[in-house]
Amino acid sequence: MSTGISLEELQLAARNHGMPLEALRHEITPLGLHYLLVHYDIPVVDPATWRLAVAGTRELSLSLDDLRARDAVTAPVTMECAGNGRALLEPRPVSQPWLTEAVGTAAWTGVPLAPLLAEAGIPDGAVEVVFTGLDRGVEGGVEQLYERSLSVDDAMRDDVMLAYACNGVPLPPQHGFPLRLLVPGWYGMTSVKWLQRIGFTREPFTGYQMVTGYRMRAGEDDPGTPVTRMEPRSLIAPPGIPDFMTRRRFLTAGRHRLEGRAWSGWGAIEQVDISTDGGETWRPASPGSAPGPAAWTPFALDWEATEGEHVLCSRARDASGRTQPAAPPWNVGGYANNALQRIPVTVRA
Ligand SMILES: Nc1nc2c(c(=O)[nH]1)N[C@H]1C(S)=C(S)[C@@H](COP(=O)(O)O)O[C@H]1N2
Ligand SMILES: [Mo]
Repeated sequence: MSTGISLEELQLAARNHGMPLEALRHEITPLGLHYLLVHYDIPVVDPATWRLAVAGTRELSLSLDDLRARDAVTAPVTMECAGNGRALLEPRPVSQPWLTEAVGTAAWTGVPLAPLLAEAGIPDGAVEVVFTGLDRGVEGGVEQLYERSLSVDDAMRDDVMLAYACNGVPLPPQHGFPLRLLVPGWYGMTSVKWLQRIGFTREPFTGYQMVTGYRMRAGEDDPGTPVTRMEPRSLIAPPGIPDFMTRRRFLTAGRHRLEGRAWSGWGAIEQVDISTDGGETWRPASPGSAPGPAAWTPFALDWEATEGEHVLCSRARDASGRTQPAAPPWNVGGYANNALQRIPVTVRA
């Protein structure tokens, strides 16, 4: 791993935690184990006075009780930060230094967005829907509220919801209390937390998080293309026991069940292969069934572990034919690095 993590990166890493990979053994990530990414500060919100403004051809002002009174839906959704894998790129883009753990699957409960937008009335000529959070900060020298947009078509998809609960409890402060957007299949930055306002624009929205952040850029002068859906990725729950400092795994020789989960925002997971020799040779793992169309797919393979050093990897392929590269493609922001996970293990007698 590259060295020289700065105190500023450490400061971010200490605020924004990943999902410990042993939590891959849970189909639904227990709440405190779900990864966390917060650009600015976590707002403190009084649910009694909080309102969601929806500025369509009419202006709606909705309380949490108004939202709870509507028909609710619950869906298990796998969410991953677009920066997952960033710290494994060379050179390392300086931002939240994720390895591979910026992912989790929660059962989100809320109201479908499309009927609400229809009730507010979509203005003629509207092309995008803008979602504004309550959290304010400075980024790239620009003071802003955290804001992201979606095309009207993407916002009207049936699976997009406004969530007020996850895993059966009200959203905790760090995950967006009292209300967040949830866009299944997309990287996490799209799912705006601490929502205060939904509006429409007749031109593509040019907020910082759309035109400067979250773009695949080859170099500083490249305006790049937007980061959207999650690339396929698979992770194995590290087997055996870890060394405290290095996290190297120790196993005893014999049969071990290698288990993990795979997901993609571009289509269902169709195949997962596992390698125990660092990607030289592969064997198909048997995929199980996902708990929902937007949630990760479990996979497993029994391995006869022989004494010595091994490197475990898994590789997913989705219904669109996308797969995981051995070497990570580099980009300025360090986004969408879905290169193979590598787990070094020592097998002892
Ligand atoms: N208002 C607001 N929404 C936000 C963010 C934020 O900083 N502010 N972070 C985004 C990013 S980058 C990610 S990856 C997800 C993380 O959601 P989680 O912390 O609930 O896992 O929230 C997104 N929504
Ligand atoms: Mo993110």
